[in-house]
Amino acid sequence: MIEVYIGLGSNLALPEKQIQAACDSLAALPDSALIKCSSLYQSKPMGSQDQPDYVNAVALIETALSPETLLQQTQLIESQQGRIHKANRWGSRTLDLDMLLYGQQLIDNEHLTVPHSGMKQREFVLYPLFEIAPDLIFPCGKKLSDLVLTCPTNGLRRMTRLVLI
Ligand code: ROI
Repeated sequence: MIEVYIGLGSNLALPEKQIQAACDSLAALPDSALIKCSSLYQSKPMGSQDQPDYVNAVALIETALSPETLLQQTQLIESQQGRIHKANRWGSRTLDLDMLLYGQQLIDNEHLTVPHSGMKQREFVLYPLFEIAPDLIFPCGKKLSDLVLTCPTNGLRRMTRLVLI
């Protein structure tokens, strides 16, 4: 089994529900187990500013699926949750699932780049990742804890959930 970190993001159609539903779908993946999911974080949009704030989280799964099969599965979850691939790469989306890390493997092909390009600069990835994996070291040798220290929060907020009893 390989440890895989997946970034989740949504800014449409009740983003908190989208992230929760995506976590449930990750938990149901074949030959895999959902190990942890971070808190939800509210973040300012990166890219076009005339779109709603995002809700982001990071999940850790263990999987026996290959990177290619896992990518197909996460794309299926995205499309089941109404993701429409638009021309605008930097616009709103109901659900984005990004394979951040696949064990310590380096992958770079036409479908997939792992570690995810840009993740080391994105507060909405680094902080939730740090919450669930504070000792993580990237394949390049960088420590997540060092990156977090120098990454501006850019207004990132950990969301608290109301539990109704
Ligand atoms: N901005 C934030 N804050 N969170 C995201 O998940 C996110 N995803 C994207 C773009 C449009 C780049 N901006 C984002 O794909």
